Amino acid sequence: MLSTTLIDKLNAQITLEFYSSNLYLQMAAWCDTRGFPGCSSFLAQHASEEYQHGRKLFTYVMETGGLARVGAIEAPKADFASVQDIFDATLAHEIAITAKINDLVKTAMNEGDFSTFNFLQWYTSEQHEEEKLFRNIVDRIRVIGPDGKGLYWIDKEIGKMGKKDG
Ligand code: OFO
Repeated sequence: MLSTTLIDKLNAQITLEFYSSNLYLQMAAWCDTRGFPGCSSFLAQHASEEYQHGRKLFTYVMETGGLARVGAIEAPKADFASVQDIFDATLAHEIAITAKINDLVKTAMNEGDFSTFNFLQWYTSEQHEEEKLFRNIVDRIRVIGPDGKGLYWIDKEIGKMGKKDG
């Protein structure tokens, strides 16, 4: 049985994962309207992954006897300055999510809830992979620069990454 503290924190994380999904979907829409189909499809695919992260937590809370709850989900930002702005924001977002997961892991550990501690290890590795993925994209954009040709190439590369890494 989960403690009330853990139920509350896991439910907050569910809401945050769904927010992440909406944020990436919104970013996908921006990329689509600006002529970056590769980035758009990568981000839309990532939005589906975030939804699954939320669902996995939701199922865990239900299976462990808690009341899984989706909280109010804030509307994500819809306007961005550039593709670089988008991916800088994704990396910053993933770093913030890692901090939330770390806090959850710490709580489970402090409470001696080893089942939840064990369950959360999947999220710990996932965050490592996601930070690596977005850092890699941010680095590539920096190297290529903001000119039209470079962005055309970056869009193609990111489109391929979505297929491979997603
Ligand atoms: Fe992008 O991460 Fe979920 O957890």
